[in-house]
Amino acid sequence: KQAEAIMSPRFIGRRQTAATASDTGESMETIVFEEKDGKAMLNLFFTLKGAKTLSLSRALKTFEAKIHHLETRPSRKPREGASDLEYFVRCEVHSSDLSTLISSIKRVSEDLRSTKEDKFHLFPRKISELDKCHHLVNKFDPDLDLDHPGFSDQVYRQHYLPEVCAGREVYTTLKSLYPSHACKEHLEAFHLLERFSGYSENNIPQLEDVSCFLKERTGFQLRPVAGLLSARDFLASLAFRVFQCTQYIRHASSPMHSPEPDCCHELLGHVPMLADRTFAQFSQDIVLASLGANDEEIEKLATLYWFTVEFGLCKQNGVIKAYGAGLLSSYGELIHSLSDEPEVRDFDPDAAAVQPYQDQTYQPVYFVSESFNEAKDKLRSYAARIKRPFLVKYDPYTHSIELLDNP
Ligand code: HBI
Ligand code: NLE
Ligand code: FE
Repeated sequence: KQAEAIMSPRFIGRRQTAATASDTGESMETIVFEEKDGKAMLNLFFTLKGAKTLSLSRALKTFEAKIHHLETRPSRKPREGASDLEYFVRCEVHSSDLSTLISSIKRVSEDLRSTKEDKFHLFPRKISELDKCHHLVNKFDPDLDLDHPGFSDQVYRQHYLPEVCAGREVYTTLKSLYPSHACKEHLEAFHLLERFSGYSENNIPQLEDVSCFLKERTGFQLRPVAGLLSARDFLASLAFRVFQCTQYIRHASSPMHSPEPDCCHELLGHVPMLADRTFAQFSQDIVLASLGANDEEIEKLATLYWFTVEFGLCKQNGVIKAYGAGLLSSYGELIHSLSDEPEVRDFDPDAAAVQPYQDQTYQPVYFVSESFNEAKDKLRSYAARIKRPFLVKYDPYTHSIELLDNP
């Protein structure tokens, strides 16, 4: 099972039935890319919000870690009227998963204390090691999230026909908006995809056809993935110009916006943009900057990714257009982003890297760049200021990452 050998499943289907806590245990293997020592041990203490059974299963889903020990005990500081339990979890985690784990647990807990024992920064060095970057985050769960469009909809998991119809609506509505709302690079690639790669309102194209198209344009290739990946695994693949694509399609009840990535998002939002050389370079640059950086820097780079690759705006001939994939795949947000409602600021990587964002509904703030080249230059100078023990260089001939001493 090599990353280079791309499988060719159909881009169709429903969202995977949500994994249960024990299911996720299956994929909780600790990734060690180089040595057996590549792990951090973490001690966590927290109390949970809300109804206990539900929130414990939700909390456990956030663990992208090998749990060595789990213990509950009566809280030493019970809240009024509540019989709180305190949870103690000792787990083994890849060091660059730490920030994802901590922020996921913060979302379900009242309070969180943690102590960390070791610290390593490992990442894949060869394209084939992407096979180990498969940590899914169960962030949007139709079984548990009352606001998920698939909540209590059994049909959602049995038939995909309604979703394919939703796909058609997404496609035709977005296509009618692109000429006025999308940047010219997106329009150009979208046109080519319709001509040569099977894009049409009546067809969901084959992953491999789309991958071949991208490979010829910018060397990017597509790889199937079962759901939302951890930021670390997702970003790591971009270093090798591999883009991980979800296979399922959004729920039919909300075609205008999906909180999580689906194949509409990948195919209509990301793929056309990855066909542009400057943009492809920009996407890879963000990620190369993250390799070897500490957790805090990775968090900032993931946020920068959010405000550019996902939700970026840019000026073209004096008019603001969308280039972010999250805008180009959501007609609700595409219209919102170019209306008078949101705040629009000039792109500044230092500001964008720490701007709080939200992933449930439309963004209140966007950043606008003068051009992709300007965005790329600003990002490079931002990345050059990150303190790292070594620099990395991508070797496109061998699809591998070389480490260079940081002078
Ligand atoms: N996982 N499958 C998948 N697709 C994405 O677009 C994606 C992801 N995980 C994280 C992510 N995007 C980003 O928003 C950042 O957290 C890097
Ligand atoms: N909100 C986007 C959409 O509806 O297509 C998906 C965003 C994924 C980060
Ligand atoms: Fe995306």
